[in-house]
Amino acid sequence: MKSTKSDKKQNNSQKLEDLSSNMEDSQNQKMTTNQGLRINDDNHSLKAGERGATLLEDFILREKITHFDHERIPERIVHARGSGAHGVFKVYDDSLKKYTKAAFLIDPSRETPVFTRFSTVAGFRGSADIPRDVRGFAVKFYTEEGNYDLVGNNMPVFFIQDAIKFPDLVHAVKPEPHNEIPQAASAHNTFWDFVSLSPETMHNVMWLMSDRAIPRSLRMMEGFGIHTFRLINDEGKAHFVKFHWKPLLGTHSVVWDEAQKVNGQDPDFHRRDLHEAIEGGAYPEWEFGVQIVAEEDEHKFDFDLLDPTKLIPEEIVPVQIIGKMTLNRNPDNFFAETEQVAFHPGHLVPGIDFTNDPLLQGRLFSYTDTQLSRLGGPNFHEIPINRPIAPIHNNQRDGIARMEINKGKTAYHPNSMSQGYPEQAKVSEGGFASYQERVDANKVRARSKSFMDFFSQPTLFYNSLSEPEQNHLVEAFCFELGKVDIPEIRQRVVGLISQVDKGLAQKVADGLGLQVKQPEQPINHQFGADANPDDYQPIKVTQKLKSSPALSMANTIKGNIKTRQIAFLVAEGVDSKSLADMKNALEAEGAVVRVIAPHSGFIKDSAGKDVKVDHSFLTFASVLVDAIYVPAGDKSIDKLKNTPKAVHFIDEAFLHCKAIAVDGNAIELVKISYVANYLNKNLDKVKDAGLLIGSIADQNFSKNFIKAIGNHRFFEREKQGKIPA
Ligand code: HDD
Repeated sequence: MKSTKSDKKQNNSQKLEDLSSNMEDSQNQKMTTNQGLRINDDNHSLKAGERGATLLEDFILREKITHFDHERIPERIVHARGSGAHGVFKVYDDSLKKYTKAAFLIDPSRETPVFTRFSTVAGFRGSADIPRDVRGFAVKFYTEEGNYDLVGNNMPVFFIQDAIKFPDLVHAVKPEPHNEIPQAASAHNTFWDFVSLSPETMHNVMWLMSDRAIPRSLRMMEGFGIHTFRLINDEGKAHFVKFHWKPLLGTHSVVWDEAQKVNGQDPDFHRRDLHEAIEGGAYPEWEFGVQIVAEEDEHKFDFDLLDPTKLIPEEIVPVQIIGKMTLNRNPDNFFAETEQVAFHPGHLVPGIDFTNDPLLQGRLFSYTDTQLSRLGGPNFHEIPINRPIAPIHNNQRDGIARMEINKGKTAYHPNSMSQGYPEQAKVSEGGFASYQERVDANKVRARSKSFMDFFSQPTLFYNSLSEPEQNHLVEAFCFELGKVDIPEIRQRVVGLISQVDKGLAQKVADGLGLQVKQPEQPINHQFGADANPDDYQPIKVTQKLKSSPALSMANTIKGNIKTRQIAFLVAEGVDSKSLADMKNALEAEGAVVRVIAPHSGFIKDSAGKDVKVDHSFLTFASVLVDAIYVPAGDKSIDKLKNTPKAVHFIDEAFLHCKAIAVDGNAIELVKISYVANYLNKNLDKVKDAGLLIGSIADQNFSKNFIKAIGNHRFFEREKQGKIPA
């Protein structure tokens, strides 16, 4: 009987549930060994007498310890630190039908299960969540035609152009080999040495130095497929495509001083944020978009579409939004799912295909190879998180940790003994046929001249940023290069930056106490021993577009305060109305209120009611929240004024340009903070829209605070000097 669409849908969600099929109700279970033998005593090893030696015979002890000894598997060579979640993907309509036959991209009635893993690149598996780094953004679509993996990043370009340089790039950014320092950081000699000799890295380096490298939340990052791929329609016609993820909460970042402190205060900051949002039902959402280019237009751009260090400005080819991904379920078991998930850009479905981007081509080898050592053998596709919902039938057999018990007498093709099954599928039956791109060339180790423009898109990026974003980028360069202790490397990097923007180079040079040498010709050191170096030297193409507003986070979605974290600073005697009214107003908008007090447990408010304290000042810090509110209260404000950490909360939140609201006499806390000095003690005429001094009795007070939180940050403060914090 033919299955209907709704049968299929049910089937899919059933299969998605089955990914955690071993989850049984843990109630009424008896503890057993791995052979199913019930264990009578899990607390004592078998000994010769109560005080005697342990016996080798103790198979229960040995099984348990042996399993424990092998609990760790090799971590990912890059992207080791990651957090994942389950969800669904759905297209809005069939508008891509003329471009692709990939059913999950054109059938709005389909809900495709997904598993998404976000990651940092450089740090080890136990490293902190918010170093300055690129973030991985990998999505596995469990489609009915097989798994499709979009293994991208939160930046639209990559550091290098050819996969053969990937081990060099990664060796350069990872901790240095002699002392394994520094962890999860690019601010060290080897990374910048490699950059300084490889000008193609400049575009991604600019993104890495920008605020994009320190996202506020994994839920507030864009995602990019980076490479140009192909969409293939029913007639076999191809179009070039770039893939985009756009977060519905907007794209937001923290500031660098904050990021460094967060790593100490809560190394799991991003992981916790993702987990808590999903547990709380505030499911993260991204819209999926495509930039489509006709094959005939391949050479109409002032860069090469196959070059992964380039983006297509959205002002030239708009992003067409076609669907939405919602992450709605946390993994049941981190190891089984987030750690064992195996992505691969080569996991394709009919309707999507590759291009000759030389970085992508190399990736197509690397990902299966890495799973062999990481997951122990060729059967990693049988691990529940990696299993497709589409059935698997082939003649592959055996191997380490084979789960499938294959039946039948044949494991070869062609066969007659199994009536020829499994048989190949025609294209009309969903069989995958590679796009027949015409190839007519010499075999060479070389790079196309069209890849040699290393600077014009970094310039475009810099020109597109807002002033605060540009300033942060200057500071990031000064910080990173400040940690480089070989002067020649610093000087070479300043030379590269001067090719991007002279003013930027001057600011960085000033910060480092260097001169910008004029003219400083950057040299590309990536060419073969017998090649003519001149063929590989940078060229600068003048970009028609001077700036691309889509590249600046200043133009992102704002105003939504859902899941934003607000610290309420309170102490014994806090005004009950001041506390409750603001809490209700913020929670009605989906924000999360954290009550912070001098001690844990409970405090009594002005009405004598118990208020639960979420954290004491000892276990919490301003860097973990988006905004601060101080409710009124005679006794409570007296106490907070004598709590140095409460004053520090105000100063630090102000430094990080966050919204702060104080009700009534809570202004006293601001008066003794450094913020008052910054404002020349003029608290009556505050012009900062992010510092609200008011009264909860005024209805506009909470409304304005909500608006201020929705603005994310008030970077104008940075112009007027710094608050020490
Ligand atoms: Fe890669 C993992 C993204 C280039 C080799 N890569 C990995 C992950 C992401 C990316 C998100 C983590 C997936 C997960 O969560 O498990 N990689 C990229 C992007 C690239 C890129 C966006 C360029 C556009 N990668 C790249 C190259 C090579 C690799 C050129 C090798 C030639 N990447 C790997 C790997 C990893 C990996 C070693 C480590 C763990 C894994 O694959 O499963 O094979």
